[in-house]
Amino acid sequence: MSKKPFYITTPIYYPSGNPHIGHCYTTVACDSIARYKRMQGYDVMFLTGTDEHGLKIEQKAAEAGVSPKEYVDVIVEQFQKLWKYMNISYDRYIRTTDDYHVESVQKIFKELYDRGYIYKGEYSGKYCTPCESFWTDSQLDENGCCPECHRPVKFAKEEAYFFKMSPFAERIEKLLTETDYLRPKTRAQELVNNFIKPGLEDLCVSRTTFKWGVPVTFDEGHVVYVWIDALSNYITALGYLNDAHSDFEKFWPADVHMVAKDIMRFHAIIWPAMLMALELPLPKHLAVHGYITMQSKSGESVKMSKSLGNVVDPFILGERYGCDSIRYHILREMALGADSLFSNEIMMNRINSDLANGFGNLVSRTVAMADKYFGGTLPAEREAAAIDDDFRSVILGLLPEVDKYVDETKIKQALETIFEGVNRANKYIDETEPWKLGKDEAMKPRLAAVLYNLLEAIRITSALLAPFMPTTMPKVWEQIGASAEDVKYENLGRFDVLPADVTVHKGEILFPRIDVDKEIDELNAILTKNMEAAQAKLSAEEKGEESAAPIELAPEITIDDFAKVEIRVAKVISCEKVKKSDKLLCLQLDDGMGGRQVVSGIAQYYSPEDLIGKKLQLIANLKPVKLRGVDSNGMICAADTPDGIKVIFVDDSIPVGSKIR
Ligand code: ME8
Repeated sequence: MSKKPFYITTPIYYPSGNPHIGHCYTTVACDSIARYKRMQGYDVMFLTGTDEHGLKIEQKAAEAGVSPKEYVDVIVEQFQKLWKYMNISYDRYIRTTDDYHVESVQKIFKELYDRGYIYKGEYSGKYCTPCESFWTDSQLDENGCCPECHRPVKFAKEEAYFFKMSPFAERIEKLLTETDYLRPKTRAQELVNNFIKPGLEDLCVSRTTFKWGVPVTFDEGHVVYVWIDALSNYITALGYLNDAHSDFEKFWPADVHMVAKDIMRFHAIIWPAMLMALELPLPKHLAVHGYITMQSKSGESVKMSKSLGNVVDPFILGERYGCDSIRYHILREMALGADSLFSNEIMMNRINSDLANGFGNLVSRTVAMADKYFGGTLPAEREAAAIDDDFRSVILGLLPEVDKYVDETKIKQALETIFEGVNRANKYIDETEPWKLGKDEAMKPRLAAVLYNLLEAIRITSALLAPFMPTTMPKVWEQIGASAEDVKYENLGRFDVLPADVTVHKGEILFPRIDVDKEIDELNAILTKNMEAAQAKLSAEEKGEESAAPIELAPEITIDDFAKVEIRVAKVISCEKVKKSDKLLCLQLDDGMGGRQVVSGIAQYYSPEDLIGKKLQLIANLKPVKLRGVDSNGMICAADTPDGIKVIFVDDSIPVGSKIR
């Protein structure tokens, strides 16, 4: 009988910076589900990849002095290295720069155009360059900035192609509210209210302002804008409209697309609309998770993101605690749909409580007792007791529960369920007190039964944990003497699978206990240093953007020319805003010459209180002028910076009236 197909995808990530723990969540979650489904006997296609086009990449490459492809190649290698390190079992890795993808996207674009869903128009609106997104006024944040990255947006206008969304509004609303496409479904109403009810806006799907993208075949100068290029990956990777692959019939529609809430709208509305326009079946589920957040200096939880520079490097954590501990921690903390705060302390405590004390201890105690009391091989003669029935039924109840949670993409609950089994097994040890049984020769058959039941519980729980922690569990099987056959899915719903005379092998400690007090400062210091370096790099990059234009000097002057300018130290005695002006402040200065009034255009950057009592540099022999009807006798020196105008203050020890040369 041929196996049932199962297709699961992560988003394709932007290779605009190295991957971080936030990226790991989606990828590890999908990997766990993919592995679980393989264990259940499905023919799995697990797709991940990178979304390599766009203005941001083009700009970053130019800054780095390399071609966009050279730029992304380096970062893609980092992603792939991390996925290998985290033991990610993807079946296919798509790069949107792959020729077959480019070819398919061009065909998809043309197909949508031929069907009348794409038309040419003009786009004008507020544009966020870092996010490559146009936003409507109502979508901007409270400061009129980009709702995603909160940086300033600018007005932009260009000829562009648009994708007609309105024909699909009704079907999409039904998809979101009447089917279980969206998980968690509680988010459906928010999408309907924010995007569908106000009228679905047509989507801008081409750009002329940058080149690094898939060219539109029938209109030179236009490149396909990110979402048609990016979302199509889920079908081009299967061979839709290309010959590179031939699995489209088998795997489409996808069983699960998993994404974080930042790109929910694109996957919940635009992607179904594109598929409807192409008359293709819709994916079965879109699982939307929250963010891994970090605590900011002011105590708020903010998204971990490379554009904020607050990222935790998974390699550093993996090297210290092992990749399975990191996988477990991030999966166990995040409930589908909610955010989860990342903190070193929470991570260490979780690893200690569940993995070192809970599961690791169960395995080591059981194996050690089998070794101590029976030289490693259990005797076939065993004596059951009533208490065993309850224990066995708890362990046997795990499989259907975990199956259900995995099918619902509720990984946290799946892990909680398995750990109920682990905790029950540790409790069974306390109840049966095998160390007492071991002292009495007559109780050896009872002791053998207890240890056998424990080994069986470990066999079942470890096999259920293997999709989530694939590196460690084979070591457990080695220790408890389980064969590959013993841990197959079909053997997880029953007891008495291990041979009656099973032999255990004492092995390494699976999850060493972390000394939190000792480790916490060290790890905080390492990660903080790493994060500060990331932030410094970011701000250097941003400043680089600002000063990218070459500085043009005014024509040369002589020292005599300069000597004509009288710069003197003055102190601000009082200051107030000039009426009916947003920009001007009126300052009364002690200039060592009887005082004077100066008007300065710095009201947007300084309030009067910021200036009163401060000493600054005054151009003292400037011809007086009237500004907004107010006399100004001179000018104060200030610098133009990327963050606005900054007054050049003078050290308080320099007397008022001193000449500056
Ligand atoms: O949006 N917590 O790529 P991207 C949880 N190329 N998940 C996080 C996260 C965090 N702090 N930070 C990132 C794009 N992610 C597009 C997608 S798909 C057709 C195109 C994960 O590199 C999460 O899965 O910005 C999120 O949806 C994804 O990275 C966005 O990655």
